[in-house]
Amino acid sequence: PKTIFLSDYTPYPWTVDSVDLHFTLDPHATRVRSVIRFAPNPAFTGETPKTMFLHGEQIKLISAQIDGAALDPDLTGEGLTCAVLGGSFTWESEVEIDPANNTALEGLYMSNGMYCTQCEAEGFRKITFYPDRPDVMSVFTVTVEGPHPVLLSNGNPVVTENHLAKWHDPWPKPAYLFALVAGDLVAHSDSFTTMSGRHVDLNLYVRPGDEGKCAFGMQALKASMKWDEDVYGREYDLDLFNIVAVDDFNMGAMENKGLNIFNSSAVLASPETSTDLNFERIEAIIAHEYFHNWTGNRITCRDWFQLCLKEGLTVYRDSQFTSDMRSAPVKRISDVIDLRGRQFAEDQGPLAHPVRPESFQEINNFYTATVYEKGAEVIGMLKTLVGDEAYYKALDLYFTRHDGDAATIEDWLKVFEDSTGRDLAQFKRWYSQAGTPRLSVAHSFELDTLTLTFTQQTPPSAATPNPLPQVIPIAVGLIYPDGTEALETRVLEMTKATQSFRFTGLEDEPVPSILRGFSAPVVLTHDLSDADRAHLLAHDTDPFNRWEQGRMLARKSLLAMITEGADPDPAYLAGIHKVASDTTLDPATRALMLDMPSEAELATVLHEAGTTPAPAAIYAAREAMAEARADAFADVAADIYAANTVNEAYQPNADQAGRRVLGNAMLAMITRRDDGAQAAAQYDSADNMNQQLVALALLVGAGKGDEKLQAFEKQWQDDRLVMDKWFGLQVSKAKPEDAAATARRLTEHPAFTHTNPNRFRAVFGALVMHHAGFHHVSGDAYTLLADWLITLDPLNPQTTARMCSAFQTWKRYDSDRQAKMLAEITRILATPNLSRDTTEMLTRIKG
Ligand code: HT7
Ligand code: ZN
Repeated sequence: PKTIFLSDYTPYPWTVDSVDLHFTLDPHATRVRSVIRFAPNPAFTGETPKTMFLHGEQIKLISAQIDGAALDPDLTGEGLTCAVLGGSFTWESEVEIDPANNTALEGLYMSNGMYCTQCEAEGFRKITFYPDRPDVMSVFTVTVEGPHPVLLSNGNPVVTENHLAKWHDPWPKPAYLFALVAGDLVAHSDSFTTMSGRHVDLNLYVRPGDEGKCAFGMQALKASMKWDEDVYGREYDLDLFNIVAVDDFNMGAMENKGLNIFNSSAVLASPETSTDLNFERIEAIIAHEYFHNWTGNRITCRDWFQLCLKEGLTVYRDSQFTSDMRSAPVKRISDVIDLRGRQFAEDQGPLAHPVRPESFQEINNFYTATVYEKGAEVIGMLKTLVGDEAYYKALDLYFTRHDGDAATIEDWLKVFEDSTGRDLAQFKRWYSQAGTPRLSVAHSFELDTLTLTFTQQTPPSAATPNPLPQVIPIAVGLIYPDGTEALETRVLEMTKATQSFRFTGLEDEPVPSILRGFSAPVVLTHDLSDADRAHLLAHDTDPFNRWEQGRMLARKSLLAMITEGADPDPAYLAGIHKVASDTTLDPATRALMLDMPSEAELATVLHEAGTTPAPAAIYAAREAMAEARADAFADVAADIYAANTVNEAYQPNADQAGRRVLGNAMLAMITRRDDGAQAAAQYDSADNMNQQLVALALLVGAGKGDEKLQAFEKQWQDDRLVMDKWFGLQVSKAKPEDAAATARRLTEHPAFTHTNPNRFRAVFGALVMHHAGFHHVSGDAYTLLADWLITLDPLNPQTTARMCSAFQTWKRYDSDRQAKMLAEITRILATPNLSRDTTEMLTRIKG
């Protein structure tokens, strides 16, 4: 496969002034007629080429003309080349495509009888011949003909007749934002009036039967529209905003202009069928896609190397939104748990790449935690460094200066340089260097002066063999021995490999609270004593660092249990007992304090420390800790559970969700002591999915769930999204030695289908997340996963390739497991006609 390099970018020789598309829909023989007006691109400095290349894959060319003269272009599997004369010209073509057989879910495909599209990143080339690159932006007019009550495309409807609809999108856009939907759908409708008084019709289109699951998504959309006006001054720019829910979708959702397409799991919600986490995720994804209207659509990317320009910024914006809608500390802590779990692992292994990669073979493989989540962290650091006011001023300049552009990271940073006067040359390394910096700090106190000495070092990787020091904003506070604050949060700007900062005039030796709010995506080593950590746990005014100290105590105790066979640390148990019982804290925070580091996080920490992680020992230590917690909480668990029982009607808000999560943390302890009686009672009385599912999971984990599992299946067999939970839960709650067999058994269930990404991920996503189960010494899970990746690859390369990342940590483990994983990686790679997506992923992983 060909490698594409950032440094090879050249502008496209032509602009596309307009695109007219006409679709005649048919499951196996959809015809697409296109009329595309090309003109010489003034930004192209070379001599205008004599031939033109248009992307096109898996489409049958019926006819082609330039300025009315028939052509016989040279066709390859990647596109066509034809002769062109100088000046402007009109390209016309007719192609035929087969949406019903498009199982890759890229381009135009069918899902449960409806037509839909997914064009990001390079799917438009499966619809018609076109310069399918994000810097080619054009105005689209689209006619859709077909025997379906609903026929949708981007922009505004200009003709609506029986079985025909014509749409016009006035905003120039790259082809990856094109969308089309057709089917027998029903709309949940509402409206929004923008800050300048524009009336916007809002529709959420779903399959008949799903109407009852739309209200929450619609509310989230309206809240997002309002928030973007209030916080960023960004207003919606069409008279219509449509969202469509689709059952078969490779990712969460897609921000097509005026016609967002969502995985049904990312938009459909009701109290009976969705958990609190589902509601929170849906709210965040709706916001994310809506925010893309400005950060992604109005200002798009020059090329796919700039993906973080839209994704990092939009993730940052959606996390701000969630913080405002819910609890800011809870959101920050959850984001850091996620970052450490997914992005740090990526940065530590063979898939490490910079936030802005410099080469790729298959761009779909770069929709990663590094581009998205680390990309958002980089925006957060920029904001911390320049301050809130300067940040919003720079964003205003970005929107004015680059509206309508296909922009770059250089453009983005220049806006900040121009509006703040800062030199961001060194800061730019966050975009170009892979790897997570290790930041260590030593502190010393003399007379009235505290000195903090920081050292940073980023481990070299294949992607960045010689990393240089980063600009690290380190938010610091100081807490006196009596618990009062000696210094409110101050941001230190570290730029060198080693740097000291002094704090004078102190009345007593304080305990430093370093990296408040997790102000930079680094691994921090701070040799605080347990007593100092306990002091910060009790008194730190920064909620993140309070949580972090508890986390560090939990980690330390678990690591001692794993590596030395130690007992659970009584001080840790006493600490969480105190916090969990502290009713001055909100329930969600108390629950987060109780959250134990995952097995995967412990494996990462062990690996970092140069120890080979032993999955069974990690599992056993967590189990032993869970038992010790159940003992330690025996006196209060029932009371805290009762005190946090929500008696009001279910609401998916942060307050109720916080109470449920704390109550359920207690239920987990109670279930270890009462044979599942309380969990069974909760299951039987639950009037919402959250409480029903948690109870079921606890019962299954305790080996007492068979009867309820059957009842659950009977109750929910017709609800696809709930059945995904049923599939996933059985794998994630299986004993390690049973996980692979459970997954295998579920693949034989009549409702299992590997062509639906949600169902495939329900089983295999749960298997690869089950650390001790996936890495069970038998190697059965490795083989099972490999078998299914080989089966899925020819049908859906994107979903296959994403799942391959389960093997990215293979070199961490003992030689037996390494050999087993390597054998499976090699076996998959040897499969004839393996997709470019999977080949690239596994080749990189193999190293
Ligand atoms: N921008 C969207 C990315 C996306 C996508 C990428 C590749 C293949 C399929 C995809 N579906 C959606 C989603 C987002 O980040 O908002
Ligand atoms: Zn996005």
